[in-house]
Amino acid sequence: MPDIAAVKAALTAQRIETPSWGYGNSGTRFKVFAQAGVPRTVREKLDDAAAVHEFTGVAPQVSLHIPWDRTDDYAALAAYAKERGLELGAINSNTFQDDSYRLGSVCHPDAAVRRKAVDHLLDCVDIMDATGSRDLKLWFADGTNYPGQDDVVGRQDRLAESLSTVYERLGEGQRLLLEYKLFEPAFYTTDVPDWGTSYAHCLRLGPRAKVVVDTGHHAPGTNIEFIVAFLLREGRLGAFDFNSRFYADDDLMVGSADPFQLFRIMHEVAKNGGLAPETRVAFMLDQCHNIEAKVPAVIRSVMNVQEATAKALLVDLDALGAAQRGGDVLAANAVLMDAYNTDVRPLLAEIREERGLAPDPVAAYLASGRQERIAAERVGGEQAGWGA
Ligand code: PSV
Ligand code: MN
Ligand code: MN
Repeated sequence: MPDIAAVKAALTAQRIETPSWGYGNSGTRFKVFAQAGVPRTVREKLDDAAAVHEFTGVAPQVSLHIPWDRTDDYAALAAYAKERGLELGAINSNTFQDDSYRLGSVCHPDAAVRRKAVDHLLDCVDIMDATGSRDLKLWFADGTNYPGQDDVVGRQDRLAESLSTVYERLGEGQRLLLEYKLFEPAFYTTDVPDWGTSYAHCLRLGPRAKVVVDTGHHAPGTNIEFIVAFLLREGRLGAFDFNSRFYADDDLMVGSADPFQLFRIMHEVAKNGGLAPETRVAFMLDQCHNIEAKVPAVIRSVMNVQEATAKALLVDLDALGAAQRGGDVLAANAVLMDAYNTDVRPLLAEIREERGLAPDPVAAYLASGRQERIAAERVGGEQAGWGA
């Protein structure tokens, strides 16, 4: 049976990184519903992230998205974060919101556009130097809409060359994390559509290039936990962008659509050493809260990751191994289901109380009056939104 003290230690040590853009307004192409109290500045986004950390105790890192979170002085921003018990986490680049990127960015047929995109990525590494961030997270919207539109292999060559320029610029301890996505905004070919393409580019780049698994970026029915297990085995799983989906890249709260899938993913992570800090697997959220209140939704998401992790840690690996070696299919499956069907909420509540935290972070946040306070204080100015 799993050692409960070790399970508690692993849950206490786990860190979940929250995205700055999750605190801003977001929506669909049909409508963005503005909410009271939404941050107007990157500092207010950090204040919200600090609240999530205050109530959960496990979310001290915040990912930034550049230029959405641009500021004149990144070292000062890092100091502001530090004063609030936070660290600035991954720097996310943006090569998808400029008119010049109509035909792509780092894969664009025009060398001048590629240069502009690469310069932005290099600027992001400069920002990492100033903030102390260790991860550059790259997602490219590059692709084509029509057969024949561009040369598929030529685009891969341009991608490889651009990535290599950025990889060479990384400082010590810095990593390049390459995210893939099946489709959207490109509808015919996407230049980094799947984990295999990302993995192949990372292999060529070197050991500090790793794959990002965004749980919303696969075809329906894809076995994401297999991808996770494979990448961990190869030492190339860099990070998760956690979110949930029913249809495509829905960016709903992690664990809301399919908590069993989240458990299966976390089982592979836990079983294969991915919770050990030295593997540097980063547990990031990448989600948008279109209709629900943002800070409590981020808290809920953090809790959902913790619950899946707790269940994964409760898998009796000795019993599982014995059943697998004995070819006992039913028993092996039962070991996993026993762990999944365990109510881990009392265990997590106990861990929180031992650390001086409220047992139910969402309830505690809602009772704190902070939501009403920020709604009253944050008036005037322009609210942050996805894309600004
Ligand atoms: C793309 O869909 C994505 O998942 C990438 O991670 C982006 O950086 C993020 O969304 C925010 O646009
Ligand atoms: Mn993502
Ligand atoms: Mn996405």
